Amino acid sequence: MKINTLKRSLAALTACLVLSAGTTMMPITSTAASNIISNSTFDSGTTDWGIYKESGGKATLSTENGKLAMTVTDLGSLNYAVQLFYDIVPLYQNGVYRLSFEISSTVDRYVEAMIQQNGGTYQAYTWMGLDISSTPQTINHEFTMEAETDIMSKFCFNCGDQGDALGEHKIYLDNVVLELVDDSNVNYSSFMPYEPDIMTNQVGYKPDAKKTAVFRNVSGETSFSVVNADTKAVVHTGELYGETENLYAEEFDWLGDFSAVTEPGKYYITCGNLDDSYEFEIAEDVYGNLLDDSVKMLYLQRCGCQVVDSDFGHPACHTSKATIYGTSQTIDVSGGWHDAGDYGRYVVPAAKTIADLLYAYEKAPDLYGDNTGIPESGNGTPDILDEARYELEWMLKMQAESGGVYHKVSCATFPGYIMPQGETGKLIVTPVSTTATADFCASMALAYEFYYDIDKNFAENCLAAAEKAWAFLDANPKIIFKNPEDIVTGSYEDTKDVDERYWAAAQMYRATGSQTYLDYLNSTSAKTGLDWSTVGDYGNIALLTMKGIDKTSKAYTNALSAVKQQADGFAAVSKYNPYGVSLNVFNWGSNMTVANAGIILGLYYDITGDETYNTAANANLHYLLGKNPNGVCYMTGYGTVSPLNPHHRPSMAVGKAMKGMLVGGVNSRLEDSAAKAYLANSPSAKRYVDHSESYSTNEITIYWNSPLTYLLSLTEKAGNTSSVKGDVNADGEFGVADVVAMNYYLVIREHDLIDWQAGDLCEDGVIDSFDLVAMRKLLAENS
Ligand code: 9MR
Ligand code: ZN
Repeated sequence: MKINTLKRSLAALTACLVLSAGTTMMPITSTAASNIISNSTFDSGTTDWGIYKESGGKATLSTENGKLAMTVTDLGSLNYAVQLFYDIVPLYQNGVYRLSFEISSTVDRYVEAMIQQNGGTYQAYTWMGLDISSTPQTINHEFTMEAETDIMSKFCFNCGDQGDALGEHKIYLDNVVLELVDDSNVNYSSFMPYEPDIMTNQVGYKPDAKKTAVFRNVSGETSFSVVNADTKAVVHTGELYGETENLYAEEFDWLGDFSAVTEPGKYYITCGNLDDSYEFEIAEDVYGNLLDDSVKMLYLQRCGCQVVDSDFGHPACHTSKATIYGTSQTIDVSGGWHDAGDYGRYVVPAAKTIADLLYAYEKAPDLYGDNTGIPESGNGTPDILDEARYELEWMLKMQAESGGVYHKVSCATFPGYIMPQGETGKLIVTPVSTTATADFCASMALAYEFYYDIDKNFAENCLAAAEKAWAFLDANPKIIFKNPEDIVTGSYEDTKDVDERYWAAAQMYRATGSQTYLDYLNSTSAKTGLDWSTVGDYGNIALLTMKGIDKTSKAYTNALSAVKQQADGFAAVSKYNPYGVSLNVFNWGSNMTVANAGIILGLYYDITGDETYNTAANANLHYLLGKNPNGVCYMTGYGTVSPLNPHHRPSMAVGKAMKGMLVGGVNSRLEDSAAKAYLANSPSAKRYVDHSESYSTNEITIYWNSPLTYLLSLTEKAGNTSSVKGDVNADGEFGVADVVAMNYYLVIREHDLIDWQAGDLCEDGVIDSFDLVAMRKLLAENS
């Protein structure tokens, strides 16, 4: 049988139905009489079939004589304690289906066959009770899908406990056919997400920002208009330009520049027969609330304390002592933030989050108020620092006596879709890793600097903990964490710790100025990465932003060239991508990678003052907030179309998306059932689905929010501004050293001005010889 052809055409149809622009309907008859089940005759093994086991159920799967054969050795204590399943069958509401299969068993027994919701309430869409025996019988069953369309329902057989004790036996299955025989009453448009024709940042733009929209499905249109949403007046018209075949999104894109529109207000864009864009705003403070919410989300992720919120408030959760894996020893590790859509707490991603928050604050302290509505609001410390401290206090509890740091704390498995206080299973602290220890060391050294003026005691505790961690690292070679077999929660497994050690050394050097760390840095190459698994760029940031660092040191120059190389790469990709995003490859958490690219670009703009990098940093921000092939603003609660069904347990339990969370975004690898069901035929740059089961595209995490916070700090306060005119080396005063630096910059064209804006004495946005002349004059006047 041409199984693969059938599968492909069905998948293609499904993908088109779900994802194509809402203009063309698929010919509905084309689904009829195609077998939805791919491996239906078991000529090629058990592919696509599996067994779910729980409550004591035991079984194995194989094939025998071209049939699927399940050997049941223990029925368990529930009817679904042994469940044979085929994941992902699309059922469309009002579709009429025919199901048939041949089934037998080596013992007489009862089984249930059904197609059900894969998650949620597990409601059965169709159900049959069957008495089976060693004589194969063919079951024919027709049904209408009454429930709402479910693209990823699950076909399964409950083969667990059914009242009688049965010895070991086998169940055979063959010739499984599921066909949509009548779709005349299916309203396909009801579940097709709309794809806009014109994409902009849906939140909006600052008045002086570069603003471009992407246009697709263009057929003959050559110009566009920007319309004031309130007055309906056309405020700007422009020409489409830059037609590009976008291979990653499988579309042709045009651009339209409307940077000329600077008047604050609400606007949308029209273009011939294309659908109007969504509305967006132009305002100086257009990202203010979003920035606050990006941090406020962390409060709502707090663990171990009561959280007050009208929707997501909950009593203290996960307060019991945790058992150290493999021992009977228990310790208190309460506190911190739930990592993501699950309730695990993991040191490695926590460290990334801390770094983003503290550097975000360092870059733009005036953006962060003391009134965002957290319990510490009004205490005189900016809320972002209070929030970060909540996590730091927890991290301190994760340090073992040895100085090493436990990798994580969680239950053994992920809980159901419940609020956090509902997860009451045993908490397990897993062993120390050097990745967690080095990340911890870096975070604590960083914290020391930020809390010194706020709470000296706390700051000194942080530094002492960092030093203890460093001593552990010094004494121990790499210790890599891997989930033990009985723990399935996030592993954050990383086989290399050199970048973590590099970051720790850089941060220790920045905090203490001690030669030991500089020697370490000078004796190694710069590392890169702002991910949970590669963190070298945090080391680079530490060095490049360190006051008074010797800029001729190998540590500094290595860090600078590592950042330059990445920034150049990101700027180039951004320039040639119609959406302006710096990625061509989209993996799990790609929105973090986009934000991270923006951070490197923003940082390098601060160092060089070269507008190219600032433009590219902003372009990545615009991508995240709506100017992307899916036309989705990936921050919940913002823009016109944002995720409504994030994979986030509190949101799923409450039935409403928590506001202010950045979802993972496009992941071309189809790493969950929903992604497989919805996206198999989508182009790589569009593989995102707003489905709560799509944890590989639509989950949220603390460390996907935090780089957005940092990126916003960088783009809001782009450029390194010193109040001292001419102070290009940003040492707080203007003098000969600044003139030398300026000379060096202009002659050798090396980007070496820390504060380029201070050097723009002619105030024309560029640094050139006129500024140097003005600087010399200023120096003469001063002396
Ligand atoms: O963000 C992580 C991603 O890079 C990995 O590919 C993925 C699979 O290992 O795990 C992601 O992290 C998840 C973590 O393991 C558990 N909490 C939710 C995280 C986000 O999906
Ligand atoms: Zn908790």
